Amino acid sequence: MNISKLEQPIYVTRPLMPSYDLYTEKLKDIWSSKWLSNQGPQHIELEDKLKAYLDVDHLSLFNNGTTALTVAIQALRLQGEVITTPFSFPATTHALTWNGITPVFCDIDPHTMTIDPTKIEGLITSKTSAILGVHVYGIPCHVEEIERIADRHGLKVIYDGAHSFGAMIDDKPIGSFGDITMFSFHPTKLFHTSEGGALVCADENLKQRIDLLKNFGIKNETEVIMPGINGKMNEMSALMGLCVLDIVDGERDRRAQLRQLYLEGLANIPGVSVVAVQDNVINSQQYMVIRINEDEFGQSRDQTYDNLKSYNILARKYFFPLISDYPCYNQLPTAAADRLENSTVISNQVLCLPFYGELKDSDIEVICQVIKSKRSCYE
Ligand code: T4K
Repeated sequence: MNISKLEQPIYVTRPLMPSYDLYTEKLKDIWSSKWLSNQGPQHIELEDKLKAYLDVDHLSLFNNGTTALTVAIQALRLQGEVITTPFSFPATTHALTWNGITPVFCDIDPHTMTIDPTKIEGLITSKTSAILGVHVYGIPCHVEEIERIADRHGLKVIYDGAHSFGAMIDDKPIGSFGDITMFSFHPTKLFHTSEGGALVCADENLKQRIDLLKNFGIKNETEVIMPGINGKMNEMSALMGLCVLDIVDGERDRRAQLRQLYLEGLANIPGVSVVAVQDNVINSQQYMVIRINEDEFGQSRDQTYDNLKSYNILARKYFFPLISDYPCYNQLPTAAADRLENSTVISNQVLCLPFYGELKDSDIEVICQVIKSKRSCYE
């Protein structure tokens, strides 16, 4: 193999940037209006356009996905215990903790890597108020089974859909499942607003409560009717969102091509599998994830990660370690590794490879070659 260390790093992702000229041209409106936040015109336009794009009944913009999730939990008045997955970004569980709720970790399905519905009921107690699933990498949770369980036990359902912008299950928008779904619009996400997020729901009263909670609980100039927080998106972020929304479909198409190149480049390597969404799902194209089975491949995920890094190819181990292994959670009874067998195995196998539209076809070729070679740049 004749590849030397790359001069510039290849990151796991890069944000989709709209034309600078377009953004700055539109920025003039914000400048002259002197209206920078608090439900300004860009905010209103983006909320309307995203509601249509995501095909949902109600949508509320936020300053980031974590605040949005924290507010979703408040909005549904959850308390006690919530059953969730340890295979996610810290924000998922932290949002529960910031609401004074005890997270109850449930193992994941070994194929979809989402919360395993067959293990949820065994974790329900008189204190359980909800199920918080994560559509991890945009792979949808087992939404029907989860709905059945929630209905049987009178539980609410929240989905952390941080990775699932634009995903569909059987032609139904991903945001139409559960009581509330959260989306993240961080720069690392397919669609972004530089920082931002959203909550979507079908219940109009819930939308009103969410909007009050994200604006300090302010009803009008003289009435504050609940203990809200500041979760508002500013006008510059909303404008970024409007510009990115116009080009996001092209980015998704390019990523679909890159995925195909990865599939070809990594085909027939024993022990290396490319993670796929279910057949009835439209892929959000958020991440390009592989699993490395050390016994079959003859090399661990960590070694492969280090090899890529030696070439300046910066893959990421999303999500290792498990949230249940963090010092703030590892004392919980449900955090014990022997109760989370699939999560533990998978967290040691997954690797997110560079995946964003600007990558060249030849970049994918290099990445696949480095993986196949099982060698570092220095060998
Ligand atoms: N739930 C789930 C399941 C999530 O994955 C996340 C966030 C949340 C909830 C919370 O949503 P937010 O509150 O963030 O809206 C990144 C992101 O910061 C985080 O949003 C994301 N998940 C997580 C999976 O990835 P880091 O710490 O790995 O990011 P960082 O700074 O190492 O960035 C990764 C790479 O992206 C960089 O190496 C280069 C590139 N990058 C990053 C930024 C910020 C850029 O090119 N430009 C940029 O501006 O967490």
